[in-house]
Amino acid sequence: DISWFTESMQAGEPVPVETRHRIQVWLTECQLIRWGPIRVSQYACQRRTTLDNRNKIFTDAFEVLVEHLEFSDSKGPCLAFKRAASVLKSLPSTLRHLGDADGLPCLGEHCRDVLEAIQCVISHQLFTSVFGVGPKTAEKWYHRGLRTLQEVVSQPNVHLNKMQRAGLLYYRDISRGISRAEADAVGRIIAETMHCISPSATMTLTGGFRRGKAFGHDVDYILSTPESGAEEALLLRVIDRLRYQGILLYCDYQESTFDKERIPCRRFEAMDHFPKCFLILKLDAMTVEDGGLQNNPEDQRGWRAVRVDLVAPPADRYAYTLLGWTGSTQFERDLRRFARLERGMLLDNHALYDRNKSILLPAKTEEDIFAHLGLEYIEPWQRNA
Ligand code: DCT
Ligand code: MG
Repeated sequence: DISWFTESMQAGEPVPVETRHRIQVWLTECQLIRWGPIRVSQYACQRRTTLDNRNKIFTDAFEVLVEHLEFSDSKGPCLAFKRAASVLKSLPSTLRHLGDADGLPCLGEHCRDVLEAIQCVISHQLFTSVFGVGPKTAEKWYHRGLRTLQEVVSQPNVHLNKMQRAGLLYYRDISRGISRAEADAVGRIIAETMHCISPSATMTLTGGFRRGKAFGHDVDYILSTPESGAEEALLLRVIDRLRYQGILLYCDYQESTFDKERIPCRRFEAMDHFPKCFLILKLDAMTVEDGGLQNNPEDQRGWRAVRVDLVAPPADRYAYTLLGWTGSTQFERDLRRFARLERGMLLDNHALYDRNKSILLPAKTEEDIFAHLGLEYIEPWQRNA
């Protein structure tokens, strides 16, 4: 175990001559350290390192750390990190578990901590990219030693709920992102469906696409009807018709928990109380303008799965919902913080409340809300904070 040595090297502690000699003898004796079925030398000149780097994700992180350290005063671990990255570049496969680094040269405790942090972040990103998997589940899977979606699916004792099963089933499609042309095709399908039920109902594109993004992870639409109290029934009938058309691959419907008497909500709401649904729709290539679906061999089937969110607020809550669902999340967070700290007001997707005057401020448009807050109006395409 040479970790104490690497550590003291990293800490920049002087190593006594006698110890250094002992280590030199020892290192010469066991230059070649076993790693799984292969032997990895501590010397780059005894390793074959091609450009086919299977551990780029780790070596990039080490290289960023080195650059950062070279600018600061603590140059100590730079060489250790450079050596670690170099060893990783020579490996024939990607490290999946920290245990995979056992027996590798140049990977002391400090380097292993870095490796573990990177592995944790990668797994978190991968797992939370599955529809229905949040940070808690991602952490649970990571601590159970799971690293790939293949491992998640093949473990019989991993319980998956309905949403997660759908998320994994359509993972390839969903993780690919949706183009603006695809979002518009989804819009036409839903608008047509909705107008069959209620000709006076309207639909507004929100989320990232309203902010001008060319790609999104889902499509967000607000449905509204001038008939007060009819929005929940409208949404349910839209869902029924989508199912009838055979294009509803998954539906998580959340009924309204909105209580007018209880606004404003005192705490920052993670999600609003309006009736909404999280869907996966089957989008036919023929319905998409501009060359159909993106050039992808998988689209030979003639369709792809898309994630769609629909929310149906009461008509008098439309402006707050539009402002809230347009995002970006950071823009919304600061809008609410500004309202609270600078104006003594509470803003969420349901209402704007003036705490000083103890009144709810009415708004028909987003402009009205900005005006109540004494803020210059900011266009949706300028809200990509
Ligand atoms: N939103 C909200 N309450 C939540 C989650 C989101 O009011 N609990 C708002 C903020 C952003 C907006 O809804 C849309 O959410 P997303 O679709 O997650 O974000 P996006 O900006 O549309 O990004 P993407 O392009 O990836 O879909
Ligand atoms: Mg979105």
